[in-house]
This record gives sequence, structure tokens and C-alpha cells, in this order.
Amino acid sequence: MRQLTGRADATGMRIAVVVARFNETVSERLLQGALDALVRHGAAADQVTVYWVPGSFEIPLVAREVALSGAVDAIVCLGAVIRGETGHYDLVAGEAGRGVARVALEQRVPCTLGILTTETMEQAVDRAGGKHGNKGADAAVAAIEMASLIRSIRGEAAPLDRATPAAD
Ligand code: INI
Repeated sequence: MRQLTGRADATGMRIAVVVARFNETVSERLLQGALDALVRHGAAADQVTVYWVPGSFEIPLVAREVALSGAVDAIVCLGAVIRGETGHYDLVAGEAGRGVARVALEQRVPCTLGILTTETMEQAVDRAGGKHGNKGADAAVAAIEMASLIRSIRGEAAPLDRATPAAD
């Protein structure tokens, strides 16, 4: 049996970040976390493009256009949907998440979900560089790993065997 995984190495990768301006203070922190993580994992700054959209609802369409351009290896989607601030939380959160998943599957480009869905602003801040980490950074690393794994499945890069724990 073989167990394969992706490399957390963005060297040579072209990455797009689509970020929603709504709840901008949170989005900015998610973006900072994502950009730091991309650079830390070897992405070149000139290979990363950030697309700002009005709100999380708009993320899937821009992600789809970027995917269709064929110019990226992965797309990181960032936003903050906060229930306390909206009457249509479920609609925005649901459509954003479903839309991002759909773009990934239909366009065959890894799209990762760094769209926070929380009850309160405090919970969002906690997940945007606060006590629960930075989900923007997590989404960026997931995008790199997925792009790497997809490349190896397509025969464009050497596969990476997953290190398995020693047997008891
Ligand atoms: N967009 C968000 O990204 N987060 C939210 O919390 C939010 N609220 O509260 O409504 C939100 N709404 C805007 C929405 O994404 C669209 O931009 C808007 O409906 C225009 O299509």
C-alpha cells in the first residue's frame, strides 16, 4: 500500500487569493495570515495575486473566472460571515461555501475555504490571528498542499509518500 500527500512547498506556484471586503478588519487579518504563510512556504510575491470583492457572496464568481483563466495553481478564498451582523447569514455563508466547492470541482483547481462563519465578531477575531489561530494561514497552506497533490496525481511532479507512524 502507498500513502501519498502534497508538499507544503509553494516554490514555483501561482496562487490567487480572493478576499471579501465585508467585515474588512477581519478580512485584512485573514489576508495577512494567508500572505505570510504563502511566503513562508516558498511562494514568490510576484506569483501571488489578491482579488478584493465586496462580500463573501461574490467570492465564487471571481474564483471561477480566475480558475478559468488557467493562470493559477490554487485559489485561497477569504471572508468573514458573522451572524450577529446579518439577517441573511445562512444564505451568504451557505452560498459562499457551496460556490467555492463547486468552482474547485468543476474547474479542477484547488480552492480552499478561509471564509469564517461565526456568531460574533469576537469569535471571528479569535480565528483571524487571535487565540484560535489564523484560518487565512490555514487555508493558504491547504491550497499549497492540494496544488502539490493534484500536480503529482496528474504526473506533473514526483509523488510524495506520507510518513507513516512506526508500528507498535
Ligand atoms: N458578506 C460577508 O462577507 N459577510 C457578512 O457577514 C455579510 N453580511 O453580514 O451580510 C455579507 N454580506 C454581503 C454579501 O456577501 C454581498 O456582498 C451582498 O449581499 C451583495 O451581493
